[in-house]
Amino acid sequence: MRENSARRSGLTRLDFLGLAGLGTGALVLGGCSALSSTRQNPPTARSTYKVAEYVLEASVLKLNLGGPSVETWGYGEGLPGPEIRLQQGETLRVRLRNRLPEGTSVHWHGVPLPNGMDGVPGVTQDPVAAGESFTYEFRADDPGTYMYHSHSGLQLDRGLYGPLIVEPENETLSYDREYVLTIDDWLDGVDGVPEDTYEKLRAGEGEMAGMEGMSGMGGTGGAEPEPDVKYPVYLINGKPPEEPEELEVGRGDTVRLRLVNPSSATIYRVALAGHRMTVTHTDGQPVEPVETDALRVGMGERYDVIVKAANPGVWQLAARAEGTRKMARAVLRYEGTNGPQPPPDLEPRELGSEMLSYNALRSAPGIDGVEAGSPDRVVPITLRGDEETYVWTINGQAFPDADPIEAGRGERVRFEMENTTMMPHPMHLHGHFFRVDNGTGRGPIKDTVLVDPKQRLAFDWLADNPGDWAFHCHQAYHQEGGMMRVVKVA
Ligand SMILES: [Cu+2]
Repeated sequence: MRENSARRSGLTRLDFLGLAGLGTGALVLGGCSALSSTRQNPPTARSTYKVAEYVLEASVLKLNLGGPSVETWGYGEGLPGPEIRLQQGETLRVRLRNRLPEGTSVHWHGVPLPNGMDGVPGVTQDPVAAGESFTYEFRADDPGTYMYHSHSGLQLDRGLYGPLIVEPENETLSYDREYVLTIDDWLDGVDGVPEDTYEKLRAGEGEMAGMEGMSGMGGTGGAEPEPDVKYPVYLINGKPPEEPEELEVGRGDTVRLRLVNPSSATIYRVALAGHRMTVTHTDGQPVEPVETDALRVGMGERYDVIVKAANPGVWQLAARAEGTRKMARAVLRYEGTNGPQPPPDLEPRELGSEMLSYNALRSAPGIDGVEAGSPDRVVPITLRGDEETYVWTINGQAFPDADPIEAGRGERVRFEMENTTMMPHPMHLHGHFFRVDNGTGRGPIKDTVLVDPKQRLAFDWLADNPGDWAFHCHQAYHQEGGMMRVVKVA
C-alpha cells in the first residue's frame, strides 16, 4: 500500500511526536517521553496513525572544518543535517523552509513514497523558491537506513544532506549501541564552489584521469578508478580526520554502524582496524549476514554492519576515498581506554583485504515484491561519457533532452545496464527497490548499485508505484552532465 496518509487524515487521530515551528532551530525533535508512551499502543490499528514532525531549514551556514571556517549551504545548524528518525508505519511530515538564495527541494533517498513527495524539481514538483516553504508528508512503510538531500543542481555537493532512519516495528537485530556515520567528500568553500568544479570539468580542465585509465592502487582490492573530482578533505559526520568523531563502546558490546554515503563523487573503502564487520543490510534492506574485513560504499549507497567489540583499544575506522590516498575517519574507543588516537592517515591493514562484492550478498528470506526472472519488459541501459565535453548519456541521450523510459503499472521490469566508460556509475532508481542480479536469483534488494567500468549488470524491479521517477547516476557531476532519465510508471 502506498497511499498517502494525508488523504486519510479526516478519519484519523493524530499523535504528534513533535512540535512544529519552535524558534529558529531547524530540527524539531519528538520528545522521548511522547515516543515511549505512544509506543505502548499496538501499531496495528488502521484507524490511527502517528506523525513524526520536523522543520528543516535550508540556509547559508558557517562551518568549522578544522582549519579556517567555510561558508556553505546546509540544513539546520551544522553538518550533516539533523538525523530524522521514526518508526515504520509512522507518517513523516517535514516543513522545508528555504532560506537559500535559490530554489531547492528535498529528496528522500531510497524511500518508496507517493510521487509528489519525491522532491525532484522539474519532475515531481516545482523548485521551492527562495524564501518559500513546502511540506513533505508520507508514511514510512519500509524500515531501513536512508538519507535525505537536495536534488537541485549541484546542491548535494554543498552540505544539503542528512540521515533518515526508519526503525522496524519489530527489530530482529539485537545490539547495545548504534552509530550513524555519514561519509562525505568536501570542497565547498575550500576549493571554490561545486559549480566551479563543474565548469572546469566541462572545459576539459578536470583531471579526468579515470576516463583514461586505472591507477595501480588497491592491492587485492583490485585496480581502482581515479575519481574525476579530487577533494581537499573527506568528512565523517562533518568532522575532518584531524578532529574525528569518537565512537565509544564497551568491551563485549554488539555495535551497529549505519554507513551512509551522501558524497557527490567519491566511493569509499571502509574498514575498522582490529575488527571484522558483519553486513546485515544494504540500502536499508536486510541480507543474509555476511562477514567481511572491508567493503565499498558508493555514492547513495548505505550499509548496516554489526561489530562485536571484543578487542579493547583505540581503533581507526577508515573510509579511504577510492582511487586516492586520502581518508575520512572516525575513532572507535573502548571505555576505560586512554590511549592516543591513531594518526589521521593510518590505513587499517584490513583495507588490503578483498572488498565485499555484490556476489556475496543474498537478500534475507522473506523479502518479496521483486521477482527475479521472466520480466514483462527488458530495458537495455547503455552508459556513455564524452571526455571532451563532459556529457554523460543513457542510451545516447543527455537529460533533460531525453525521452522517458516507460513501464506499465504492475509490470516486472528488467534494466540491463552496460557501462562503456572507465568510470564507475552508482545508478539510483527512485520510488522502488530492485533486486540486483548476481546470478543467484537472490541478489540483494537495493535502490542504488555501482556499475563498474566496462561492467554489465542487471536488476529487476516491480513497477508498482505510479508516477514519474528519476533514474540517474548518483555521481552528482555525471547526473548534472546528463546521466539521468525519467521512468514513467503508468
Ligand atoms: Cu556516473
